[in-house]
Amino acid sequence: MKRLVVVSNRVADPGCLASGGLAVCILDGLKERGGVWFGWNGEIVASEAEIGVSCRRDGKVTFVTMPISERDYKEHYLGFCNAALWPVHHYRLDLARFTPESCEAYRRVNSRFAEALAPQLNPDDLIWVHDYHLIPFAAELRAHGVRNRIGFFLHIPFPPPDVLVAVPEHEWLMEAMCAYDVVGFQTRTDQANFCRFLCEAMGGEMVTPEVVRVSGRVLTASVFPAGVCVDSFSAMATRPEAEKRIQWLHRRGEPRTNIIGVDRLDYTKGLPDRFRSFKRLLELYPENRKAVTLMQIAPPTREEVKAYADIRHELEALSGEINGQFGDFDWTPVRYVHRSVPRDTLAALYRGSQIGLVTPLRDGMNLVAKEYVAAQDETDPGVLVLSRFAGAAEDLEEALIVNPYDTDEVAQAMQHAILMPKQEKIERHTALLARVREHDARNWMEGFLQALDAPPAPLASLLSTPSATFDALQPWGVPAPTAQLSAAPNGRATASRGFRSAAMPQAHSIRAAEIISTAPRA
Ligand code: ADQ
Repeated sequence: MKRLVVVSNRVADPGCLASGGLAVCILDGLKERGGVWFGWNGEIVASEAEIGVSCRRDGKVTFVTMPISERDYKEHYLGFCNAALWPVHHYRLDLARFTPESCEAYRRVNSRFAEALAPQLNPDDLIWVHDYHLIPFAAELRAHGVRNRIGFFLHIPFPPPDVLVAVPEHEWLMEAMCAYDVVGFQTRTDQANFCRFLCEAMGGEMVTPEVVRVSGRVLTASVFPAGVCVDSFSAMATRPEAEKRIQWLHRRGEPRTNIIGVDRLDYTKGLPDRFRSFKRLLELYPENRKAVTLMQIAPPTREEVKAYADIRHELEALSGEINGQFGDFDWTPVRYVHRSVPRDTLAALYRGSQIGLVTPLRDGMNLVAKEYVAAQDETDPGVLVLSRFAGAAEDLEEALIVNPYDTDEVAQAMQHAILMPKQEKIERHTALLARVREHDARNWMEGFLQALDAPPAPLASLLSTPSATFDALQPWGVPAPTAQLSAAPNGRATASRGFRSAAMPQAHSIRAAEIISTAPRA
């Protein structure tokens, strides 16, 4: 079995992993086949001179990590990653902030990471890169002569071309994305948006519904819906301690119905609209007063970015307003918990809640929806109310699917869930659980790695165009792409036209040569 090298912005610390998360699943896979996990260790150092690579071995897994500088944390992580790419990918152009410095920092960090990893690679390692922090990582590795199969999984949505082009450096980014062999998305919508960009803006051509020929390369763009570890989550939800917590939720005098929301405090999760919908529930159906509580668990995240501080203030004001207007000495309508909660507690809270309220305005997948389903008592399950804009809605059809912007519709869905007969709840939950199992964390990982590991399909016919054949015949000593990447001033569009035709010559040649060598003989 080939060694797996996982690359992600943050490397999970095995000591701190809460069981059940996607990171645990990746780590389990790494432990099983042996491998490397490479990325940022979460430390911030004062200057670039202090950046060094550390290696730590734990069983069959080697953790290779490095810190980033204060400047890179600000410009790369908070700047380009979280104030530019994150909002754009969630269709929030109004919140996106672009600066040439932040894009340059993004390129610099990817380049430095690639420089650190390249010497540690074996020729047949499978390299699996995660998420939007690392889009140009493969292009940077290719610049160091890395010819391995490299895959990329995007955990967040991929926006339509019209939205993506708001990023001043979008051409550079998309060209860089084409240096991967496999690009994985959460949903069919994301995959279609990506392929549309390649075909409409970059002259790409769909060879099959999942194989694109673009910029002289051939890459696979497929859907791999992320999932949860169903058994470990449901096991956590049924432990005796979990049972005690559930009983506490329903102790005498407590409301009959508990609605739970669990989200990082992020503007994409639709929390203010959710609170307003809950308020509408109390207004439209007053019989729910003193009978229903919304418990919202929302740990802080990225608080240095202004949009995140704003959302926190808005939510505090809203919960205060609802509690002030409707609450009583024996009933608090909104319980708002602004911190992280251990995963076994979370599992118990899911199981003890009659409604799981998952209403992001846009979300790659949303694992909370799946965790909620996995934690339910199959003989008396709760109801999942799910935003149509969560990737999970593409699959979880038996949830009550809502438009999170329409507060009355969400209130009506909550009321529907409150009144739903037990038999209907069981039928919906049985169907949902089957889907959550079908796309669990293990299948997600195995599916992606299979696509990455698979030898290129017989692609001889793909090389029939003169340009591709020409690429294949180019000598290998073409100018290193790094020079062109760096030369593109801040990666801006004016420069990226030229960059587009010249940035990846080495990658083109490598792939074309590989294709020729593996193509079946006529
Ligand atoms: P996130 O945006 O972080 O992930 P999500 O998929 O909901 O969103 O995962 C959040 C995880 O954090 C869940 O496992 C949840 O249990 C946990 N969590 C949330 N609040 C918590 C709290 N207070 N205490 C403890 N744990 C908490 C990104 C994308 C998603 C995509 C995932 C995985 O934005 O769309 O589903 O990656 O690909």
